[in-house]
Amino acid sequence: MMKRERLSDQEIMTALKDAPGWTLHAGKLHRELRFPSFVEAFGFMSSIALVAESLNHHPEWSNVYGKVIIELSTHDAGGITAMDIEFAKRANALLRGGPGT
Ligand code: H2B
Repeated sequence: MMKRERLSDQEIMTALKDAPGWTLHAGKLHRELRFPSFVEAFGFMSSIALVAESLNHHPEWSNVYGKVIIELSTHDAGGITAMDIEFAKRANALLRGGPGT
């Protein structure tokens, strides 16, 4: 099981170099995505939902038509942990070559 210990801001900034598109915003990892349609946005969310279940790590997110906003933190730890970094990288892997930007 991956560690759920809080990372320092410095550790987070270093880790985010391997997770392009994600920023540190108000104590959470943040990314906004645009898809050409609601169906494509929701398809991405469905794929990510399976990742969330397999990691037992769940995003805070919202969706309006083709826009998806994702915020990541580890509630049990009260901050950002390696689980959030892993989640961000998995989301990026799913987006690679797909319709979302
Ligand atoms: N997701 C997130 N983002 N943070 C958590 O601390 C967390 C979670 N904890 N998913 C898990 C579920 C925990 O509540 C259960 C009991 O394993």
